[in-house]
Amino acid sequence: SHIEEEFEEIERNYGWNMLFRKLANDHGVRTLEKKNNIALLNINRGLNRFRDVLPYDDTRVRLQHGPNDYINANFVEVPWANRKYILTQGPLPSTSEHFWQMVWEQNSRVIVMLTRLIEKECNKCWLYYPDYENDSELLYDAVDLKVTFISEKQEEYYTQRKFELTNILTGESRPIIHWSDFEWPDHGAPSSPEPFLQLLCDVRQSGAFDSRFGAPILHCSAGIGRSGTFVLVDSVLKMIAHSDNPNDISLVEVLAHIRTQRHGLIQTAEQLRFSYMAIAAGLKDLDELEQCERPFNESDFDELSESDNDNDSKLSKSLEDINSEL
Ligand code: PTR
Ligand code: PTR
Repeated sequence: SHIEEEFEEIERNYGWNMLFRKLANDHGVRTLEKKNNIALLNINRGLNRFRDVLPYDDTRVRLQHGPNDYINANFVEVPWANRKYILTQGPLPSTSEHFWQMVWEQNSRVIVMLTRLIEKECNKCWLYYPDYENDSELLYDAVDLKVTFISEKQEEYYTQRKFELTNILTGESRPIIHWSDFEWPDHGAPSSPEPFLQLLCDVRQSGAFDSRFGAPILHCSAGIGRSGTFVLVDSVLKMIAHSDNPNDISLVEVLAHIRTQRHGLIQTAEQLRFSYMAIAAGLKDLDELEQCERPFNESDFDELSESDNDNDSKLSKSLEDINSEL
């Protein structure tokens, strides 16, 4: 494929740093006019994990209820792939309730967490979900939401959890699928494309891109490096699968485009190189990657409605599941 040829040429010329810098320059030009004034307001200062990673005003996700509409999150769209994502920072103790409010208001069903809670003894993300070990339920009073642990499945390279998100004002509940524990240090790349492609396939299979629901939520620590890499690989593979002229598709062009929607997507030359590798590897199984995409399956959650008023049996059932998988 042309992506593979491009990869090999850049590799031969040791060209990753140069390409990455060129991109940063082009991107600089394209984003000269972009503003992040809302993120810089004094009242929002404590709501940003990093001082230098702020959402652009025009594509930011706005909270719809409550006194302040601010959250460090952007919509990122790739129209040629018919894809839409929400990228956000790893929630802080002070923003976890806003995170779940966004999940509810945007009507999202799938969350992909690409950071660990702690890496190299540094806090990368607050434990904003009930992981069962610490909590089976988290109540976010201020936004009238409750998150309940349903089940956990340990896959080879990552964990899938199911939660129930309940609006405690109306009693309405929604199933949520959460992916985590994928090994990928910030500013680095996964060890090889295969585990990543497996995650991508599973995320597609879980119904993340079902258009009846809101966009999937992707986050890492800052919500730009690893999450940006995920967006680029998924969307370029999607574009190639649906294009009559796949050779015209430029990975660098797509990256420049998504960078106008959230700052700094893909943080290092190594992540750019990994994107090429993952796309080249994905192209070898493109049909399979296409076919794994499924609608979101609410009946996967039948256990929810069956035992709605019976938390104990729900949890013991989940525990059984967990034990039987060990
Ligand atoms: N604290 C919010 C409120 O009082 O409205 C909680 C909330 C958030 C309730 C979103 C409902 C929400 O979404 P929708 O408008 O889709 O019901
Ligand atoms: N100022 C921080 C830094 O460069 O270390 C911001 C930052 C942190 C940027 C993590 C990107 C990071 O990676 P990711 O977006 O993959 O969490």
